[in-house]
Amino acid sequence: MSASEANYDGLIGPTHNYGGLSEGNLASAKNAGLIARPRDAALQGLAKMKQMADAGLVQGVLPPHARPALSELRMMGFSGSDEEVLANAWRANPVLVRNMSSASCMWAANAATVSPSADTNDGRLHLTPANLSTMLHRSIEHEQTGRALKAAFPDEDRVTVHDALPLQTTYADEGAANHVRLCAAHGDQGVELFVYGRNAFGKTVRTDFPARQTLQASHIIATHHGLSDVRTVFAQQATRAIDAGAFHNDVVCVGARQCLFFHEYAFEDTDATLEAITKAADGLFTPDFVEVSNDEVPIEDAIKAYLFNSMLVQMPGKPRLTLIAPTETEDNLATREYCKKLTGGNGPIGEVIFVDVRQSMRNGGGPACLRLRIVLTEAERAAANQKMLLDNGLYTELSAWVKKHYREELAPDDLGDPNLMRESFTALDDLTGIMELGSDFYPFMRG
Ligand code: SUG
Repeated sequence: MSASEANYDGLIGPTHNYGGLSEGNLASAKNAGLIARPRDAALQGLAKMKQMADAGLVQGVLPPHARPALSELRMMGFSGSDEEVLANAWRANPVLVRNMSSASCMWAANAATVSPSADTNDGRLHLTPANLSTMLHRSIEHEQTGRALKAAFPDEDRVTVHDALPLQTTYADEGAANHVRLCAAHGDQGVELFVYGRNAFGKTVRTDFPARQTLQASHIIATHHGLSDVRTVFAQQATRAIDAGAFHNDVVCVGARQCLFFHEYAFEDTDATLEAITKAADGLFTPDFVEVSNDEVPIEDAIKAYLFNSMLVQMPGKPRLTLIAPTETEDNLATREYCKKLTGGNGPIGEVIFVDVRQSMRNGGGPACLRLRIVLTEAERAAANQKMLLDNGLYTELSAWVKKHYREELAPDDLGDPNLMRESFTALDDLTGIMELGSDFYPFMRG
């Protein structure tokens, strides 16, 4: 069936800041406390979306969540008016408020795991919002994410948006950041690769940094989505990759169509992983493995420059795949030289385009983190919420909205400012009008 891949990007919210909240994410730790530039961040994200839409790709927008998360603070016992809740929580524990104020839902690759209808036994598109239970600031995203995905895909006959898995360490799930789909053409049945950091029922493997995704979470999602056992692969992320700072598999691996592009250190057992993928693809396509050795690109450079946290896309009319990499990949000598070599030969990747998402990158979020890939058949796309798809009109409106409402600068201590909270809620209220999200989309609208 004919289908295309849409990229739904997280629109960067007004509280974008450098909170230092993600242990194991080297950029988040390094840049903790820096002055953030929310307006620039959101405009950089929008510029990337526009560039993809202009190139002929289907581009969706996922609205930011309401922050600070007052309902969570109330649940923790802070009471009174909204201003009082914020002031009391800030007085009690600014770190808690930082966690409840993160704009982390911008990293839409962590929003959900997606299985296109070509892969599922009921022929429906399945999405499971990630519980993101490993990190406090991210564990509060899944409910609003589910609401946004249901708004984006209102056709209940074609699309199932599941509940997130239980918030328990055994079921820790990070969404599409630990999931790759390979296929001959987007609309054909594909092979789904789930990459887990730990087996919660196995022997504890010590990592210096958290291994966020469990095998158990990946198993349940594959079952819920009705995937074929034969076409599904579960592979373990290498401990040394996690300890080098690859907190998600998509920091060291990206795949598209038949091509899997990955670092030598990405998987615990590379040979077994590639063999399993080849077997799962038997009769569908022949995988094209592009493995980058540590000699060519040391893992430290790969993680610093985010070479693999690139979008790998099939641009209309282009014979080979295009890698949409962050400008940091161009700045780093090893990755810049590698990119020249990559596109110089006859391999599956023919072009690299660099995009500036530096504000997000300082929190460890590259071009691939900012988007959730959703393969849509023509019928599914026609039934999707058109107001959440980016065209010139929406781009212009959203850019003006950002310029009107967002602060230019934000320090972590500004998160205790009640004016920032009001400004943010006013902005989001306005956004529900622009994107026609309804009068109960955000918790603060529901009273
Ligand atoms: O979960 N950073 C995010 C980055 C997510 C990147 N996504 C993918 N690799 N797909 C994270 O670690 C930092 C927030 C802070 O420190 O303020 C943060 O949450």
